[in-house]
Amino acid sequence: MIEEIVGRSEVRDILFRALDGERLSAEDGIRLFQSDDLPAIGAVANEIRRRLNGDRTYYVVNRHINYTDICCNRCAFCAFSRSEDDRDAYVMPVDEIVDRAAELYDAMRFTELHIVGGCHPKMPFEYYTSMLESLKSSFPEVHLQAFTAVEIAHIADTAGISIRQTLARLRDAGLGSIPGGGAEVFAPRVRRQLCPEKLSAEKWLDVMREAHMLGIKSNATMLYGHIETDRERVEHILALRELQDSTGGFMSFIPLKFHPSNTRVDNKLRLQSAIDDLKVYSISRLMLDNVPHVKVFWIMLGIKLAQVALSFGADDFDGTVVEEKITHRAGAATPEGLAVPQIKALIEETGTVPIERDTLYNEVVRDEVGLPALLKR
Ligand code: V47
Ligand code: SF4
Repeated sequence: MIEEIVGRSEVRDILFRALDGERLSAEDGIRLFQSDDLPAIGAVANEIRRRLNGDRTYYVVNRHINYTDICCNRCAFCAFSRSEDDRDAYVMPVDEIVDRAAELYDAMRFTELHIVGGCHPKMPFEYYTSMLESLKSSFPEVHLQAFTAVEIAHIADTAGISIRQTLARLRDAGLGSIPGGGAEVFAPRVRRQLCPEKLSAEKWLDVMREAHMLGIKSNATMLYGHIETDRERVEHILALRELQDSTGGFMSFIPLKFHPSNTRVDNKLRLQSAIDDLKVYSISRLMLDNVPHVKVFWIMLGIKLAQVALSFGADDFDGTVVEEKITHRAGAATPEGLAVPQIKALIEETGTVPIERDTLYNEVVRDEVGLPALLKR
């Protein structure tokens, strides 16, 4: 059946090689983006997703906390960040962060806190370590996935210590893993135009390399749908594949769909069609042969299209989230959170099997009162 679909495709040479387990090149990736044969590309991505993850679709019971929106980078695509003197800018004191986490802990028993914020110009190193230590002492079972590579580099710079020391001290304070944000698109052309103050691609990759070498796992992202070209997308994906070859530290790849409202990026620059979204998911799955999971962040893609993406390479639906500011300030129409029964039903509707995972992709089994009782390895 799949051979029939692929056999008729204008990109059949590439798709047959992908089915044979061969690694695709940059030129292959660009041809896939330029092809209109999404059905065939998607079918092969789905086949590879099934070989890697069967009919399992993962989700995590988590809560996002954005501890500050003050950021010295002020990227053009970001509607979330504020300057220190903006009237609605905020920084959460550590006590408030712990209170936020406590609000729903008894009801949800989340296994992960996902903590990211802006690059605050003045917060001392102790703010970050005391945040992690306080959360860990209040919720010892909860995995703290915190601070993008951008924040880590900024925290290191502000404290005047190396990336490695920063990571080691954050890990000792309770850091479990690093989220994938801040990668954007690695091409210097894109960074110059959209985020000139943000750390370079090389530095982002260096932070991840150091983290992986210390045994700290991470995710990786690509912000797509703005000014980037097909080649720049493919080169971004291949830079991640190259680092993954040497460290193996990326758990998942998450394409992030750009939302233009309240940003300084002209939203007419690139047509953001669902077809383009599904191409990004499928082609990422095909190119990243060494990254185990492709995650669909339903908040950004929309719930219905996120369900479809599960047949176009993605095998992870992210999680309950609860509170989300980065995409909602940029015009996201999705809810800020979903309850576990909703997530399970949405996954089941796609004909796949919902599996609760923890951050590190161990399966979570809950007892009759909903407590995470067992982690299957
Ligand atoms: O780094 C900023 C992106 C990222 C916009 O690791 C925007 O599991 C869309 O990285 N439209 C932060 N995106 C979020 C992030 C993330 C989310 C979910 C899961 C994980 C994970 C990571 O959001 C930023 C930036 O790339 N972003 N502005 C915007 N207007
Ligand atoms: Fe700051 Fe991140 Fe927003 Fe850029 S995307 S302005 S680094 S919060």
